[in-house]
Amino acid sequence: MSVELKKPTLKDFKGDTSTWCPGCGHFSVMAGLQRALVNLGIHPHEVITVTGIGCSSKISEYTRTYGFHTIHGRALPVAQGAKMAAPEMHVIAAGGDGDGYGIGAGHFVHAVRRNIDLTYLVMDNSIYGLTKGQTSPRSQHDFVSKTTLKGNKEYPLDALSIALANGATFVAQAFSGDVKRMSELIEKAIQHKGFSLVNIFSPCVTYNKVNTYDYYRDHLVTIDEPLPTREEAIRVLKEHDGNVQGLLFVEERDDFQKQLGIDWKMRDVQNGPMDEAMIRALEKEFM
Ligand SMILES: Cc1ncc(C[n+]2csc(CCOP(=O)(O)OP(=O)(O)O)c2C)c(N)n1
Ligand code: SF4
Ligand SMILES: [Mg+2]
Repeated sequence: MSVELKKPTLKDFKGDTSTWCPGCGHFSVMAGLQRALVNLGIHPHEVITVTGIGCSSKISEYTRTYGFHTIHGRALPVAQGAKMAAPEMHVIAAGGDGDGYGIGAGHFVHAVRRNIDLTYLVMDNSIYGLTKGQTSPRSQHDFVSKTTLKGNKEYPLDALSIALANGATFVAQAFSGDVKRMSELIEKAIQHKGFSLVNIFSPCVTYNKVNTYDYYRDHLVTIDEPLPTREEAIRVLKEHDGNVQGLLFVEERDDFQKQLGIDWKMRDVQNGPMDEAMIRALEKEFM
């Protein structure tokens, strides 16, 4: 007998009580994600949220889905493994700019080029929030913090161009001050078959007094249609110093699992008896 599930609501996704500072941009990212899931009719038990470490990474505790709060910079390896094990689940990887583009940068590039079907939300406040305000890989040149007292002498990492240059099939950027647009972009990202990146400007109201809500309202340029080529998307990013919001580039390409031609789940390989066909498929791919 099949049971008809009622439509999911925002209430279904309410998890633990948050300890974020009042006004933190991460609240809006969580609202945007939950709204996107509800709009798509996805239930909490159909989602795995995997995060690293940081204020942003607490989203896996505050959103009621299956969750894995991993270690610093390791959300993507775990999220990719989860998708391989359970391809029927929607996998959301999430975390901060420090987590994803600092300690996790190596994993980021490889996840981009591997194109496993999951959505990566980076809550970019251009600072390390959880550890109380150090300069991050996304902090602006000359940004002053307790770790760069005379101003940051490095230039911010351009994550979207890195993703575009390495074959990303879905690259978008959003802003916590525009939840409607952000939520629509997250919806599209979840629907995209392959690795989808949404970098979200999500102000840290406590430690970053430069990249504020007003800063993004003054600087952000909106892209209404995806750019026709990845080269053009990189050019537009450079032209506006990265300050664009919208879906920059999308490409339909078979994801990793489709290319491998595997229709079994890693989970079955571990837990159940392996049949002849499965053994042959494994031999073909990995030996
Ligand atoms: C291996 C390791 N190194 C350093 C830390 C300390 N640490 C915890 S969170 C964090 C940075 C968090 O910044 P970000 O990912 O941008 O998230 P935010 O707090 O800004 O949302 C650091 C350096 C750690 N937990 N583990
Ligand atoms: S320290 Fe910054 S990033 Fe962390 S919860 Fe507070 S406002 Fe948000
Ligand atoms: Mg940060």
